[in-house]
Amino acid sequence: MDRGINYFEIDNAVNVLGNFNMISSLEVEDTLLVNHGTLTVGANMNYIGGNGDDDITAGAGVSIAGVLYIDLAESTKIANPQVVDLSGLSAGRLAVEGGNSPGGNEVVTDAATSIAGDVSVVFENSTMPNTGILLGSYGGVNGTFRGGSAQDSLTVGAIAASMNSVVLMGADSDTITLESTASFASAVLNFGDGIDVFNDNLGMPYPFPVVIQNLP
Ligand SMILES: [Ca+2]
Ligand SMILES: [Ca+2]
Ligand SMILES: [Ca+2]
Repeated sequence: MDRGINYFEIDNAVNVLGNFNMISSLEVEDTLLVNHGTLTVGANMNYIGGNGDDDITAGAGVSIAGVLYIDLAESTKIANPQVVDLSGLSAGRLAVEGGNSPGGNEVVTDAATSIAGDVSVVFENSTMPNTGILLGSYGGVNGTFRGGSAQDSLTVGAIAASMNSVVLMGADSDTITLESTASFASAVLNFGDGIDVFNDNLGMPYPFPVVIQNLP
């Protein structure tokens, strides 16, 4: 029986003094978390998804003092990717994981996103195309993006002058777009196997060390 989707919408002001955990790991239906108000978390926020399509829109108005950890887990939905849109969010640290999803996984931060510490996005268990758009200000020293075995796409233009970033795109024909806004302490861009594409909008001479690996 299809019980439909689980829909959690924040319309007003939610203020959590400690940790905020949202766990639907036993759920097979889709789960949506959407902020239209404000969400303030004094410590960490953990979102642990289930086997349905997990979609999170938590951008402007969302402030997480500690770690924001999101595990989308797997998805059975073919038509739609699992999407995490954090445009305008602020958090102390960010870690996003996505499992095997027929529609792939997608994470978006925009120029208004502010992460005080490290950022990691791990989609390496996905056998379908994933998308990362990583913009904004990152204050940490470690940045990681891992694609899966299909055609992943990463656009990176974050301002992160202290961050050493490592990108591993994995197998298949992946695309990395390095935007002119990108600022890192260093960047390693490993395209993995496949006929990959590098859209270089930053251009040489790079203002920080850039190591490019496995680009045909
Ligand atoms: Ca899921
Ligand atoms: Ca890949
Ligand atoms: Ca590749």
